[in-house]
Amino acid sequence: MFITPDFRRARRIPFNLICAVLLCLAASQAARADELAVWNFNDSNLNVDHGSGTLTTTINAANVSFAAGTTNNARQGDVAGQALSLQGGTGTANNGRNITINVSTLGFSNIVVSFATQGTSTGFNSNQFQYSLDGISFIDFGSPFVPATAFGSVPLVFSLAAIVGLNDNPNAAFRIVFNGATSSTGNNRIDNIVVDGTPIENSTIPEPTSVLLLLSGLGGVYKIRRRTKVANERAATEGRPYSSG
Ligand SMILES: [Ca+2]
Ligand SMILES: [Ca+2]
Repeated sequence: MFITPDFRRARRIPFNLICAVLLCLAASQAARADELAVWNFNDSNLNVDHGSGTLTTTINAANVSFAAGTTNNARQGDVAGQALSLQGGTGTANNGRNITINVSTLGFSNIVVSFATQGTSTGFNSNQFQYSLDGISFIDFGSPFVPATAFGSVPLVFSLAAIVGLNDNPNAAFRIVFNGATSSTGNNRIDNIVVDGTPIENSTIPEPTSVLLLLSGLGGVYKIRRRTKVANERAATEGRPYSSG
């Protein structure tokens, strides 16, 4: 009788357990799929807090700090914690400067960028949201926005579904250009920056249908192994050799 060691080990793993693990894996991936990148600033730095991406700023470092945040637009149970705080700077030198986030949208479409923001009366009161298809050239999206004086409970949402060039794009980038500050200490806070996307069909992220196909394939393998086991037992009973081939 010819049975490889790997085959014996495989037979000891209950089929139901394999199915359960695969379903849990698929469910967790589906839950993660929509948020490509989240910055909650609760650790008082510019590093991404969930997902993948980078955030950089041309604001003078002395005018970049962190102050009390909000749960407005918070994800995954994030607490309010800290928020990014940007000041006008000496001579309001930071007017015209920006924060830029680079997030690969490979495998995703219907890109949406959202965040909570507030500003003081002498802070940046004319801010332009932009997007980029190559990470180099940026294009205005919508009109300049004026931050409210408090975070409130409703985030600013920029739905970029119509910008098809942002879909499935490893060089996708987004920018907020700040203007209108009238004092050095006037400031804006930003919290819970989120880049969302919808998984593209046939992308590398498993879809429920592909998981079902995988499970049905495994079911076939299981049936073959069951038949082999029965044939082996019968062959042993009858005292003749049997190959699983
Ligand atoms: Ca926060
Ligand atoms: Ca961080």
